Amino acid sequence: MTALTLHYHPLSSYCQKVLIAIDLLGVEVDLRLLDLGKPAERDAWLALWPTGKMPLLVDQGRPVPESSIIIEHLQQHHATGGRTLIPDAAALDVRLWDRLFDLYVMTPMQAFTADLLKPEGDRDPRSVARARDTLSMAYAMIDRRLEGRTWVAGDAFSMADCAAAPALFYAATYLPLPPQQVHLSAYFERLMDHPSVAAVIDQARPYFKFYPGRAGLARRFYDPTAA
Ligand SMILES: N[C@@H](CCC(=O)N[C@@H](CS)C(=O)NCC(=O)O)C(=O)O
Repeated sequence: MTALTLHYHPLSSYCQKVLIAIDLLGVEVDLRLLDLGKPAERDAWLALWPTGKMPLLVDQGRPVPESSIIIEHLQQHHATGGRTLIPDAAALDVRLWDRLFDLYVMTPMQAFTADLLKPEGDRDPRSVARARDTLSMAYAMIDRRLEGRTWVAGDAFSMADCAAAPALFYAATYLPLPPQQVHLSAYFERLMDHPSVAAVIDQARPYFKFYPGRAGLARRFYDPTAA
C-alpha cells in the first residue's frame, strides 16, 4: 500500500491521461478500479467526490480531483528525481495545450459517446453535428501547431501530450484524422508509439468491447473477432 490511491477505470480517457503521467513521473500509486454501474459503488464514490467524475486521486485521505490538477499535484509532491511534465520554460504553453485538448477534443469526443449511450429515440443529431464541427476545427488547429514540432508544447513530452494521446485516440474513432493533415497524423503515430501511452492502451484493451464507439477502433487496437 502507498499513501496514494487513484480511483479510475482503464477505458476512461481522463484516467488514461493521468496513468500516462503517473508512469512518466515515476510515482507509485495504488489503482482502484471503479464500476459506476454498481449503485453501491456509485453512492460511495459520490460521497467521496460529488461530481461523479473520474479520475480521483486520494493522497493520505485528501481527495485531489481533476486530471490536470492531479498531474500537477503528483509532479509537485511525488515525482521521482525531479521528473517533470510541466517544465518551467514551457509551463504556460503546456497548460494552454492541455486545456485545448480537454476542451476541444475530449469534450466533443465525449459528446459522441454520450449520444451513443442514449436510447435510439433520444439521440440528438444536432449535438453530434456540433461535436463533429468542433473536432474538425481542433484537428486543423493541432495540425498547424505540430508543423516542425515533435511534441505539442516545449521540446519534451509534457502534460499536454498526456491529454492529447487518449483524446485523439478516442476522437479518431468518431471522426478519422484527415489524411491531408500530415502533422496531426504523424503526431498521432508518435503518441501511440510512446511506451507510456502504449502501456495504457494495452491496459484498456480487454475493455474495448464495452466502448460505445468500438466500431471506429482500428484493428491494430481492437479486433472484435478476437474479443
Ligand atoms: N474535467 C474532468 C473530466 C473527467 C471526466 O469527464 N471523466 C469521465 C470519464 S473519462 C467520467 O467520470 N464520466 C463518468 C460520468 O460522467 O458519470 C477531469 O479532467 O478529470
